[in-house]
Amino acid sequence: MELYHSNMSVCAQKVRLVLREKKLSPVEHHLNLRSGDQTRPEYLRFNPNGVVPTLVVDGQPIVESTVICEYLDDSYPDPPLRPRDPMVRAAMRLWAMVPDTSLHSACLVISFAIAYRHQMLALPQEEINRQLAEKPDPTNREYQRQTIVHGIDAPCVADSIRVYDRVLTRMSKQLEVSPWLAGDQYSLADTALLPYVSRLEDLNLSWLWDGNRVSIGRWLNRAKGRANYGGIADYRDEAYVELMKRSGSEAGAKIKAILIQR
Ligand SMILES: N[C@@H](CCC(=O)N[C@@H](CS)C(=O)NCC(=O)O)C(=O)O
Repeated sequence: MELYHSNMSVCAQKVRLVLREKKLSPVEHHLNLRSGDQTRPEYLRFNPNGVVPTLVVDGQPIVESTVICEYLDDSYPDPPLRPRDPMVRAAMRLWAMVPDTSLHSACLVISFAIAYRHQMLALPQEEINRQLAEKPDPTNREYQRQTIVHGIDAPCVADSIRVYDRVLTRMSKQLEVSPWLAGDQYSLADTALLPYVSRLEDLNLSWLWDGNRVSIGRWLNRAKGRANYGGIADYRDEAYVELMKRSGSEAGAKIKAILIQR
C-alpha cells in the first residue's frame, strides 16, 4: 500500500488518522503542494484531479479522502470506525460529507487568504501563473487566484468564514450531548472533521469556540489524547505552523468583523 500525500494537507491528515487507528504504515510519498508536485504528469496518472491524497493498493489508485477512509474501514474492519446501528451510521455519514459538500472549499479559501498566499507570493509571478494554469479544477484555481491576489479581502472569503461558522455551531450542539460526533464511539465522523478544526487552531482562530462552543475544544483535546492523533501531530511542518499562527492572529479582527455583519 502506498500513500501519496502532503504533511499539512487536511485531506491527508484525515486519511492518516484512519491509517494510524488501523495501525497501518503504507509506503509514503510526500508531495510539495507549493512546488506543484500534485499536477506533474506522473502524479496525474493516479489522481487526475491534481490533489492529495491518493492511496495506491496493488497498483490501483483510490482517490478522494472520504472514499479512501471507507475503503480502509472496509478492508481493515478492526477497530471499526463506522457505527453498527444504521441510524447512527447515517449520522456518521452526514458528518463525513460536510467537508466534501462545503467545508473543504471554505478551508482552502481561508488557508490561502490568510497564510498560504504568502508562500505563493514569494515565488516569481510566472511560476504562480504556471501553477494556477495547471490546476484541473477551475473553481479551485479561481479561489486560489483570488486569495493570492486579495488575501482576506477576496470576494470568496466572507462566505467561507460563514460556512465554517455554521459547521462549528452544528458541531458544538452535537458535542454537548455526546463525546464524539456520531455518538459514543469515535468514528469516521470525527476523523473527517478533526483536521478542519485543527487547521483553525493552527491559524490562531481557536477563539471561534470560546464562549458557547466550548464543547468543540473539549472534543479536540479528547481526540488529541488518542494515539492516532499522531496522523496529524507527527507531520507538522513548523515553518507552515509559524506562518499560520502569525498571519492568523493578524487576520483575527477582520474575521470578527465578517462574523458580526452576518
Ligand atoms: N475532495 C478531495 C479534496 C482533495 C484536496 O483538495 N486536497 C488538497 C490538500 S488538502 C490539495 O491537494 N490541494 C492542492 C491544490 O489545490 O493544488 C479529497 O477529499 O481528497
